[in-house]
Amino acid sequence: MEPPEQRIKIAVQKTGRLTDHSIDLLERCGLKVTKSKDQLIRYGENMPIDLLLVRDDDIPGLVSDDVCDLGIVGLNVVEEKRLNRLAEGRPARFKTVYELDFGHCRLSIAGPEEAGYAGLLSLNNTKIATSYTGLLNKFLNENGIDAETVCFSGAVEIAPKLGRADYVCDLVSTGGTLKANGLREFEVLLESEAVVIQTEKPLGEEKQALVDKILQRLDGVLQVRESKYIMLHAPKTALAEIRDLLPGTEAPTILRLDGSDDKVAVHAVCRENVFWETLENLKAAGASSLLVLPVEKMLA
Ligand code: PRT
Ligand code: ZN
Repeated sequence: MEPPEQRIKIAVQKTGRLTDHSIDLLERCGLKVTKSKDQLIRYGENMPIDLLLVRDDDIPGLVSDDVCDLGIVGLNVVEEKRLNRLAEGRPARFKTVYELDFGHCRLSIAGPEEAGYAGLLSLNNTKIATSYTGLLNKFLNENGIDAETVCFSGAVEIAPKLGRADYVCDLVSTGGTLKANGLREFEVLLESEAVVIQTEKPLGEEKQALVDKILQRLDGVLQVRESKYIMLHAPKTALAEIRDLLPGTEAPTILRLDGSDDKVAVHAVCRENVFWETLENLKAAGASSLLVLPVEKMLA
């Protein structure tokens, strides 16, 4: 095994919404890690990459302080911790290097219907409960709103019922929790998803090359999720129309069909799902022998 300083350490949420997806993505990039779930570290068996399993709030700090080289964490946490660190006079030495397209949510201000919200000015002289004080204060300052932020570490949505605040500023995905607590979403402060962050400290050539390789593989993994390989026979006269109907394709391969002068075979990677409707439209345009296959791996 390489010396520890030559191995890449990736901070991943230990238990929570991002855990399974983060580890699954890395495994689909070809990484095999030791299994034990309770351990703080899971060692890469086939690559010099180890996973450090921690609370998501600790991830930006671990990357900033060079304990880890990379981290997978929600953009909401990244931006909040950046503001917290800067406010404490500590550097935030991490940068977002990849957006992972899962863990989507938004940080929003919500309040009871009876609050009579009528735009940002309604927030003046109110109390807003949040665990995102950095992002909320930034938003209030930028908009010249004079409101008091009340720091809650969890269950922010009950603050109005407890009489502790007039509004809340919290993460929302489906909106079900807000609704269940009689709250309505009024303002979106940040659209968030899981991202990869990297330390700003140069990693050295070898480690950076491995990071680049992982990011390129992530690209491939995310692209193939929806991608399909489509094969069909098309009359030469209908080629232009058929090409236009293929969803998310750049340059299809056109092949000669043995024994046929008027038809060709068309093969293409579609970077979007291919629905029955598309196939029916292709058939209506003259295509035949349609075949749609899943794509397992892709390298641009
Ligand atoms: O223990 P640790 O500190 O690691 O975990 P945590 O409890 O702080 O985080 P966790 O696992 O709840 O969330 C991790 C990350 O998932 C967040 O930082 C976001 O980036 C992302 N994420 C995506 C969400 C949601 N969707 C989400 N819906 N985080 C929290 N929620 C909450 C929301 O605030 C509400 O209370 O889930 C509840 C349900 O939401 P609705 O709108 O679907 O009802
Ligand atoms: Zn957390």
